[in-house]
Amino acid sequence: MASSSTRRSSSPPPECGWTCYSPLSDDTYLPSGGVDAWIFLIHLTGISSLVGAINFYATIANMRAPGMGWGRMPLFCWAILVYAILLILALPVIAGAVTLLLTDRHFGTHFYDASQGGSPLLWQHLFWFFGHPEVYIMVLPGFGIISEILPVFSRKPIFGYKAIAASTVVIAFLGLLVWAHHMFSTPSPTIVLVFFMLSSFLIAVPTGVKMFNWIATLWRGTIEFTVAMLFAIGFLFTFLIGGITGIFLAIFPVDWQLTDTYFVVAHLHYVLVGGAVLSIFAGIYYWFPKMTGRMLGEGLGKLSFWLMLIGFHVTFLIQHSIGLDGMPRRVYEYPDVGNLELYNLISTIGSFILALGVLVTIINVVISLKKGAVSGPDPWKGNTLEWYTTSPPPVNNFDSVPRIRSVEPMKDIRRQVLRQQTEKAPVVDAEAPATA
Ligand SMILES: [Cu+2]
Repeated sequence: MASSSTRRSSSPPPECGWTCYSPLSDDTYLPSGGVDAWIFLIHLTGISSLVGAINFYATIANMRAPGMGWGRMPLFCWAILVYAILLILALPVIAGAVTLLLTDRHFGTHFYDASQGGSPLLWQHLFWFFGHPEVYIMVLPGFGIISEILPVFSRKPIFGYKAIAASTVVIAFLGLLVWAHHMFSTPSPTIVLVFFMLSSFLIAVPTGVKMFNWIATLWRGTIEFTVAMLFAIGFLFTFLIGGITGIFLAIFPVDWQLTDTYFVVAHLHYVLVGGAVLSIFAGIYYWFPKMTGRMLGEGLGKLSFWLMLIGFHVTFLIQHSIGLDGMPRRVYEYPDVGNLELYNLISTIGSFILALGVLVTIINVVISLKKGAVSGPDPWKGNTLEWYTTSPPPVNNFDSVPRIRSVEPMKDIRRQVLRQQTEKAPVVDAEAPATA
């Protein structure tokens, strides 16, 4: 066993994939310190996320502006609130799971060791009880960003505020009940498979509620195609495809066929790039002026958006076909059968276009930080309170916090300013009748 002794001496990385399934992660297969370092890092990043989540939760629960009841909170804050609760519920489970792994590896326990009465499936259950909510932990903040951007650049109030806020909560709740759809190929009783198939289907309902409300927000709006809005619309389109392939994969006999193929890789990227990455880029273009006081160039931004959108779809759409042709995931070598080589070539070309698109935004940020147009406090005529303060905001955010009377406080403030101006107007007219 030359290879295992090399492993022992050179302390290689944790070669058990990102899921570290047992028995791949046990101390006889991987005795090196790599897995232990991985366990330590899971704890470290877990504590960091947990502390951050508690902070978000406490801030939202205790420090809202005067008059901002739950029903007047920005949808982005709703998303962050639910994201924080999900983290608080899911992180302790993965922390416990890796702690059991640590005691298995070093203190003689056998939680995951089948030969000693343990269960490798226990690891998978604990891992995915965290792992599936983690998808929503990544995507929900993106949903929140989109819910802020769409109404501003449609010049319409958000359609179905309550439905969008409620569906965020429902997605989180259902998201805690579907973890074993990642385990359809394990020897589980059929009734368990059916439960997790149906619960996974159910998530399509609140997600569909969101989709329809977002589209209804756009409907007959005065749409402004700013870069933030382009990324938001790109999100709607891309995430929709990811959601639909998710329904395919939730059907367990279909999953038996597709699991561990590139179809899953394609689905994951449509959900996470469509859901998280595109919405983060929308958020960067939307809030860059607020963060820096300068506009992020719209010209380069549009170039970046189109390169990213086209690059993304060229890379990942074809991966559905790669998967349907049977290519397994997690391999970089594959037999030259069928169209696999052509498909992989197309995918590789797409990835370079996608990377170029990201690079254009990085260059855009560097240029705009120095030379971008000065934005002023409210360049977009935003709806939410951050646009009330200067860009960038002072350390204390607000010298005086205005009282909140609706979901769109900035509209109220603008209306109030307009009313004050028109009330003054007759006085001005009376003083200068000749100019009238
Ligand atoms: Cu899942």
